[in-house]
Formats: sequence, C-alpha cells, structure tokens
Amino acid sequence: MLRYYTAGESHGEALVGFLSGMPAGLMIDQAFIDRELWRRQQGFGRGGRMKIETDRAHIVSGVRHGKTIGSPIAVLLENKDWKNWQEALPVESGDQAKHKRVASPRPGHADLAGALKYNFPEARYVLERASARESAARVALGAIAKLFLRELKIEVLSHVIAVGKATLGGEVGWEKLKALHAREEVLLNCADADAEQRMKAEVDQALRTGDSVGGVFEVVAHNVPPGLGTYAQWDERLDGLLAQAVMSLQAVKAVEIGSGVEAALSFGSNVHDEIGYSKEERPFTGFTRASNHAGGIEGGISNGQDILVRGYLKPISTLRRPLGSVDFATREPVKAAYERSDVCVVPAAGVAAEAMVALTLARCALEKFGGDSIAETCRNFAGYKQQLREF
Ligand code: EPS
Repeated sequence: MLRYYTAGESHGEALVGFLSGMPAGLMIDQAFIDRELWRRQQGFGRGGRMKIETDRAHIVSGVRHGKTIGSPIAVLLENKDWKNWQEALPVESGDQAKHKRVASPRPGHADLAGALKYNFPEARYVLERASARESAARVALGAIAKLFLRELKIEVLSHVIAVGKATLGGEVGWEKLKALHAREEVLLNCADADAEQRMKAEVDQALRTGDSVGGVFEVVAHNVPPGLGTYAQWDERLDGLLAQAVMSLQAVKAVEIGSGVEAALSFGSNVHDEIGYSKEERPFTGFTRASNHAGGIEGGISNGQDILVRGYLKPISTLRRPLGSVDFATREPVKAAYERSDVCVVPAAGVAAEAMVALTLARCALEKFGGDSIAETCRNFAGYKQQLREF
C-alpha cells in the first residue's frame, strides 16, 4: 500500500516527507520535483517568507542511480528561515527569554483550539505545525506520485477558478491547462487573462486594506482509466478518498467533485452525463459522455472521464488589520497576533491539492494493478486496458 507522512515545523530546521510502497524502477526526475516545489511558491499575494525560501527536494533514501529501489523514500526540504529561528525554537531547552510567543490567537487559525488541546500557554508550537508550509513536503511526495502516474499516462494539473468575488466562467480544456502549467510566470494561475486581472484586483484590494482573500481551485486528473476506487466499501470510494485528501490541506473548507454543488440545486435531467458509444479508437473504451458533471466519478469509481476536484479556500486567517481576540496571559481583549503573512494562496493551494490528488490516484492505481516494480505494474495495467478494449 502507498503510505505517506510528513514531519517538520514552519520555522524548524527542515520539512521531511516519507513515501513508502512505491514500486522499484521508477525514474526520478529531480528537476521535475523542484519545479513542482517552485510552482507551489508562486502566485500574486504570497508574503515575505517566499523571498527567503527556495524549496528544493533533497532525497535521502529509497532512490539509487536515479531510480526508486522499492524501499521507503525520505525527502528533506531545508527551511532557510531556520537560521533566524534557531534561538527562538531550539530543539534543546535553550534560553526561554528568546522564545517568540504568539500572545493572542488568530480567529480562523489553529491557534486557540491547538493551545487548548496540547495544553500550551500560547500558540507558537501550534502554528509551527499547523502552518501551510507543511504542504511543501506533500508537494515533493506528490511529485513522485505524478512521476509514477506518468508511467500510466495519467496527468494531474490545477487552475484557479475564483479569487474572492472574481470568477472564471466556462470550461477550460486540457490543452489550455497544459499551456497554463508551462508558464514561467504565475500570476493567479487562471487560464483566462481577463478573469485573472479581475482576480488580481481582488488581491490588490485585500493588500490595500490589510485583509486577506480566499477562492476556489480546480484539480483535473486526465487520462484516468475507469475502475479506480470502488463502491464495495465506504472507505474505498474514490470520491471519499479525494475529498479527505484535499480537505486536509490548510485553509480548505469545502471540496466539490465535478459540479456537485450546482447539481444539488438542479433537476436530474440537467445533471447526469448521457451515455453514447463511438466506434472510433478511444483511450480506454468506446463509451462516450455528452458532459462531465459527475467529475469523472460515479459510484465511487473513476468512469474514464477527467476527474475534477474543486477546493474552496477560506481567506488566510492572519490579517495585517487583525480581528478581535484575547490575550492568552491576561484574558483581556486585544487584537490577534500579526507577524507577516500571505494575502492570497489559492494558486499555491491548487498545486498542493494536485499533489494530494496524485498521491490518492497513485495509491488506488497500485491497489488495482499492484506490482513491486514499474515493469510489473505497467504489464498489469496493459492487461487491464486490453480487458477494457475487449469489453
Ligand atoms: C503561514 C505563515 C507564513 C506563510 C506560510 C504559512 O509563514 P511565515 O510566518 O514564516 O511568514 O508564508 O507558508 C509558507 C511558509 C509556505 O511555504 O507556504 C501559516 O501560518 O500558515
């Protein structure tokens, strides 16, 4: 089974990611992993921290001579900011006077709930781990999952469909998404230039007013074969697995598969994707669909259409113009703590969600096709594709 964990604090020495269960013989493209990390650091509305960090994946185990060897993979991402925090957050007992307290919890952040849960007098240790910096480790592991999926010709990308009130109308085709992904400059990772400018104006307003702004990203998984996930048991349903994976990202407050929200407000005849058949050569079968409202999943199983997963992001909870809070020590009303922060992270969250979707699909693909080496997985996959062609 493909399993993964992360460790690391936002201002600690490093982030660490573990990935176990990856078959042997997968070529590891270091430049690809680092580009994924770079993509997560982009976007208009990122804060000062991104000027400090240049994330690079340092692989310490599980890869030799450029290929996976079937043993657990550990990836290390250095925090450049650590040098500024060594005295404030030492591993050893250190000097208490140099500790940087977070004196008042931020509404919307884990600060208060975390301090209550772990019995901390203030929120420093809470935000260190709750911080979205952790998602960099997931992106490194997700990049390896993407390399695995590439062997099966499955690709995963994302784009931004809303920032604040600015939304993108209409569908974005796969080729357009690929072109967006190839850009060397990322503004808001929106495929439509006009909508992107409107999104930028929303971020500008938040910047001007000391506020923050959320939005919606969409992850698209392309060329996924029918048959990943199953209705047979509740915790094996692909939509449920994807929902948890994406919901687990910092600041995501809702997840939608296909046009799930709109579907709930519509009649069935407007929602379900009518089935046809074409004798032309198709990637997996001759069955066709007139639309993809289901987002590529029916009955908890991939149906061969693109998988569409949307994540709804709340605005960042650290505000330059802070909301009301209470001092941890005195219990007097004060403004919530502010150090520095991002104003908008929707494009970055989309990249992190790609990683989560890729890891989920890789796990489901390995459950279905198995294999201790890539050659074995690909052979099993080819046999399944043959079965689909002969259906
Ligand atoms: C974050 C606060 C900010 C963000 C951080 C997430 O960090 P800092 O307090 O160091 O400025 O920049 O995100 C990242 C560092 C990152 O790599 O995404 C938070 O509290 O969640």
